[in-house]
Amino acid sequence: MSVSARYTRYLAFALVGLTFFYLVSRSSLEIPTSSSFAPARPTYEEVKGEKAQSAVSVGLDQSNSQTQRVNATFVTLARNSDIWEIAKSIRNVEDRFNRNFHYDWVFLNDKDFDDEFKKLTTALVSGTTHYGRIPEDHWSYPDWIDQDKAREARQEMGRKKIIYGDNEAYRHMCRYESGFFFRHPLMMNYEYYWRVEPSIELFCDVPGDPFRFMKENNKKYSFVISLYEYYETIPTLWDSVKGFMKSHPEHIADGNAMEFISEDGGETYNKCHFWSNFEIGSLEWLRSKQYIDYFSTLDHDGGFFYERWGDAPVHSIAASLMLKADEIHFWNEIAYYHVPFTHCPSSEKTRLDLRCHCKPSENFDWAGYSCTKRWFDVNKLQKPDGWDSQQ
Ligand SMILES: Nc1nc2c(ncn2[C@@H]2O[C@H](COP(=O)(O)OP(=O)(O)OP(=O)(O)O)[C@@H](O)[C@H]2O)c(=O)[nH]1
Ligand SMILES: *[C@@H]1O[C@H](CO)[C@@H](O)[C@H](O)[C@H]1NC(C)=O
Ligand SMILES: [Mg+2]
Repeated sequence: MSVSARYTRYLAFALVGLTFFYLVSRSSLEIPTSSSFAPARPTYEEVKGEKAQSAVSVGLDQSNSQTQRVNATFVTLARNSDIWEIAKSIRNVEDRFNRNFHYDWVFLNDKDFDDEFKKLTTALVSGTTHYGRIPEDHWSYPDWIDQDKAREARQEMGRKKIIYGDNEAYRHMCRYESGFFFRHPLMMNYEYYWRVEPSIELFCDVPGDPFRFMKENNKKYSFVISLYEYYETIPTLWDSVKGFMKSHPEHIADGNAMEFISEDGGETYNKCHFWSNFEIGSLEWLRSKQYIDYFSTLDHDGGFFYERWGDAPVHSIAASLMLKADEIHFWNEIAYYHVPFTHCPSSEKTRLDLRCHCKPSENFDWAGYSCTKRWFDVNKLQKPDGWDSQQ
């Protein structure tokens, strides 16, 4: 057979084949499409119903009344120079949650925000943005503080290479987050807050509305990561707390979570704290007389300046003493990173249901330096599936 004859024959076969394929595909044969192999991405309506149910089993309740927003806002304390780091955080929060809800976002700063910062963050946030300047007297030395003593303390902690030990602004920041952000005029418009810091990541879809969960389940404070504090930053914090407990026994809650933070009935602090760079909490609680009395006791004792008390142990001790243990919530399904720790849900089912992209081997929950196992144990909570293989 000549070469050209062979080609003619191939051509004829091909034509017959194509015609056959065309006829069959027009009639009954189902051509598999990609949707046969991979489930189609559910619509938001479906997520509300069906994903919601798996969410219930991991803790986050889904009511079907999601069209109704809770009286809540995101809040970020930042400098103008934090612009690119906060842009990344906002993008994460929007993609994984807020694009479906459009909650407001309040930005606070000890200086004025510049136009570049405002323009970009307003473009990224799907809700309404508000920009507030911190009043001078919330970001300066109270008159009872001896500023020479404070300076010497900073120099000494700097020499000892304690993290942020010599940093003055960091101290104002920790004091502000401990005692003031929730009473900024812009924050007075809300009942709940979700704190977001620069350069964080969210790794899973948030299955529902955490604000609504807080409200419907009477939660006042919540966390994703907990760990032990550096002792050198808080040597006399517990003395101050004991002074408060003595002068205000009426503020200590029945059924509190004291056992989480003390292993000897309140004699000493075990340094466990919720990591406050992530928080979803009740502003009403922080504005309560209990919390304000607590903060002023600590503030008058001077450790924000003479030591380097962080807002994380300050909030955590308050929550553990003045709330009922079940008013504090651990979010297994909010997967989170702030340098250097990750919370990634232990259970593979949760990770797949919520389209997580975190590495389970990086989950910090059950590591030695974490307090989360203690949180589960003292509250007799059931640990999530898969936790034991991550230890
Ligand atoms: N406006 C303002 N915001 C600040 C200042 N210092 C820190 N912040 C903000 O306060 C929050 C905590 O500060 P970070 O520097 O993240 O402190 P950190 O999380 O303890 O430590 P790293 O993130 O590890 O550096 C962040 O939202 C910062 O943007 C400041 O001097 N002025
Ligand atoms: C939201 O909460 C604040 C603080 O409690 C309150 O003043 C305000 O009226 C509330 N707004 C709405 C719409 O309920
Ligand atoms: Mg930070």
